[in-house]
Amino acid sequence: MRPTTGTAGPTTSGLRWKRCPESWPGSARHEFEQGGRAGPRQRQRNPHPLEDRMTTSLTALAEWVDSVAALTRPERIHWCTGSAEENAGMINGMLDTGDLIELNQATHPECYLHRSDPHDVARVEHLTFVCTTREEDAGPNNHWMSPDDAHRKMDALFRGCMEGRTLYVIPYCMGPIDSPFARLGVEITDSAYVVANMRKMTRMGADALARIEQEGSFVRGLHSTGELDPDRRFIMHFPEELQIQSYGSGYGGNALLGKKCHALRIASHQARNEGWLAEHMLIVGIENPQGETRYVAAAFPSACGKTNLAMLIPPEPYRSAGWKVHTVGDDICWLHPGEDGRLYAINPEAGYFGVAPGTSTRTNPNALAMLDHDAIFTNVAVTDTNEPWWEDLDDRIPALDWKGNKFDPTTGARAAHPNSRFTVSMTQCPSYTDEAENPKGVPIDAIIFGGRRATLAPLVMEARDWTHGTFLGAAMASETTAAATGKVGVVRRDPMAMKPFCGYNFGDYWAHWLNVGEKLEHPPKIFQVNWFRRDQDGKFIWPGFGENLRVLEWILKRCAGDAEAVDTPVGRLPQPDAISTDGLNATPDMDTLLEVDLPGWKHELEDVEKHLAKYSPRTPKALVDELHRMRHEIG
Ligand code: SAT
Ligand code: MN
Repeated sequence: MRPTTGTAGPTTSGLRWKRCPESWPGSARHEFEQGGRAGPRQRQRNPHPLEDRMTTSLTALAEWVDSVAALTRPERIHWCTGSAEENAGMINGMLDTGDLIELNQATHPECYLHRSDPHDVARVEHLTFVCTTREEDAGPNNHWMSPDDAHRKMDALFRGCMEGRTLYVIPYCMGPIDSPFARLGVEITDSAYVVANMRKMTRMGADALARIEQEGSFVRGLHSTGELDPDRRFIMHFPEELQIQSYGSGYGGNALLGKKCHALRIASHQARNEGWLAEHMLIVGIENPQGETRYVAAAFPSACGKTNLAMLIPPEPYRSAGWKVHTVGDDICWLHPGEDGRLYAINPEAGYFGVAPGTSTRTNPNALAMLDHDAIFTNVAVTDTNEPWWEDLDDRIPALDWKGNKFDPTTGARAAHPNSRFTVSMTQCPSYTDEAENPKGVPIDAIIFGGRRATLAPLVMEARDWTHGTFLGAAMASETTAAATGKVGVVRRDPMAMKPFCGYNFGDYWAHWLNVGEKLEHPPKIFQVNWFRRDQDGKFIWPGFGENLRVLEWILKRCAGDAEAVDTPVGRLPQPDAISTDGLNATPDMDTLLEVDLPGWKHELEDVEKHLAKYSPRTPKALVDELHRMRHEIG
């Protein structure tokens, strides 16, 4: 069953028009793109008197689209409205080209599979640049190129790259459409897959365009899949120009420019100038049996369980006691100081681009429940009944691997790519709360930093104050995952889980964190957690997933002033029996999970000192003082 376009013939409802400049060299011509699929069900040429209707009243936007079209020379231009009809047409078009493959429509209505180029399966940090006028403003945490050099390089790549292709203009809004904290962007892309994903991941189309026209300013993102040649692939950010340019990749964070490129790298730069924070954090509300909901924001590196934590289902006995979870966001969080001295969070995204492998009824039943309709899957395997499949989903043996080859279980190879993904609208999640549309955001009681550490980092500890919390965030370390190309399992410093995403010098970023904290009369408490501690046999000690609510309970009790903590030189820890283990099949080794290995920390602080020194002279003195204090207390 293919999606229906709603109307058989041409329609002007909800469609926008674009006049292609006469001066374009080559093949450009005036065209009306209805988004209908090619082939017998026709594509509408543009014979229409509305040809000269303006696509946008905003001259700056019209001129930018014209200049991009003059450079890239597309055959057609299509302004995305975000309508269901347009989406159906795009999906049909991709089914024709093979960009999408229909999954079993009986079990998974409106679900499609995209197989990316096998060399284009993750973010490419080594090809991602921040192009500020001064290199030190990008900082040692970023790859840097001068804006002039970067523009020269990108212009050469983009020249003529859309010949014979459609240029899509995607106006989008990051954040609730009526929120003063939302920010606007326009992505130009030649990828229909990007359009379909942006429609789920952002508020995209006519409403966003109306707000852009009203405000007059927007982030400009230009993307082309190019030839998918890893040697001709760059993701460039120009924070001073509010511009992004991405060439040569069609994958997630490299191509859906609203996500990491805009909502983190560019937004972090804007946030610094405007006095707020753009963070790599989930946002979740936890409702206790008394009916009080408190919101937490938590930063973990990519593929460390943010999505699972954001939608966790309370385990027994919590569920029957009346605990509930309300999901606001799973990846990105914009934090604004409110007039009442608290910190308020919005989720700038409208959907989830989650890691598929490992998602199961045990680890994340809410995610599974939202994935059986209206979802796009990228690089997963399929079963013989043409249903999506990935490792740990269940014990069926898939028929085809992520590349579309017959799957042979005897080789030991994985069937789904370890970074295979699902894209789905956030409203499909059973724990979705319409607080995600609250223009003011939700008040945050606790900020949590978490890494993937086999040793040292305890299950949970609390920072003594905002400065110490900023230190813990700045010192965060985690084992690398498949979300980025490169070696997996190597411990690296990943401050605030922002290593790949902070659009400016980490030294300035930490100073900005300290400034924001100073302005807050009622700052959230800051915590550090580690679900990934292993025993001598390499097994995880803590059961994780839904059981993490047990740790959140202690965190929330601390916020409410209802729990004790033990002060140590590195942070405040729960008393040994403060974290409930009632109802767990086996009692985990809480002593190890909550141990403070002082010699180990001494060693850790030596490494943190070197790490902070890398950002000198911009490292805030308060963080170095914090390190000295901890070292002194360890003795
Ligand atoms: O590739 S994305 O940046 O979109 C996802 C991730 O790595 O967190
Ligand atoms: Mn992420």
